[in-house]
Amino acid sequence: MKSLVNKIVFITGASSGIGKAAAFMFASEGADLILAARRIDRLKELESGLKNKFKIDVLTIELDVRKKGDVKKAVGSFIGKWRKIDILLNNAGLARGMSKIHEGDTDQWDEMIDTNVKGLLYVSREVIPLMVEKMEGHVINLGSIAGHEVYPNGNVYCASKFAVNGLSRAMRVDLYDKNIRVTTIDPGMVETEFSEVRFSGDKERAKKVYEGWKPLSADDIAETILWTALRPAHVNISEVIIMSTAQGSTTLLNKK
Ligand code: NDP
Ligand code: 8X3
Repeated sequence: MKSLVNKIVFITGASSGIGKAAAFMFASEGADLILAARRIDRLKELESGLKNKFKIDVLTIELDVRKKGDVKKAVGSFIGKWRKIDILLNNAGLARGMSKIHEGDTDQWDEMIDTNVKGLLYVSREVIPLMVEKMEGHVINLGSIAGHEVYPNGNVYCASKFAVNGLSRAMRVDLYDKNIRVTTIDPGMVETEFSEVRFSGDKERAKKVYEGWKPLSADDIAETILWTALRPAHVNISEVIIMSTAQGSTTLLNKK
């Protein structure tokens, strides 16, 4: 098992859900953290909580992964040990809306593709060269079962996660000779702020998604992420598909 003490883990989308839970998991293993998201107030609160509880170093940055120049500037500003990123968790992502392909909102399409695909690429483009330099690293991408199986009205979100799946494979074939591991974590439904964001703040509609069955929690996914990071250095977990026991496919839920 690898030790994460003094390792640097960079987490995008750390202000909520899976990213925040992963921050706690990595901190509990002694890793130092770079936490990025747009809601800096939340990150600052998280930073002080993690520092107090785990006595680790934390660097928080306000970052919109869609902004290529800002991503470049942010990673370029890391100095000293913060440049030696060991693990990149490409987690920032979102769904917006659910509608038939011929009725979709093209601004929502842009937002999903810009965040889930282009944002992931911008961050990876700046961070992976630092890993190549030291010939060591681990990139963990948040995909989804939506990247394996489309569902009605999920069109562009699903396509963005199919892209993450493809990019994870592409990263693996481009980086295997640089001693860099690439993992994609592909969950089914996880109860986070995901549905609230998808339905533009409609809490009632979001709550209904998780009613009558037991979805995955952010901690379930964070534990799995951590497990992939703790494998011995020669072991690369390429892909993890993980669903609630009550979920049979993207569309099958055992609701009571
Ligand atoms: P949350 O909405 O709880 O968290 C999403 C995180 O992404 C937030 O921290 C948010 O931070 C960040 N984010 C969104 N847009 C941007 C942006 N432009 N720049 C920087 N950060 C951004 O959802 P989850 O934790 O569930 O989602 C995390 C990942 O897991 C996503 O990639 C999602 O697609 C994936 N996933 C989720 C599943 C689920 O059912 N919940 C299932 C499968 C995959 P902020 O708004 O502060 O910028
Ligand atoms: C999130 C899971 O099924 O809502 O990726 O698309 S789903």
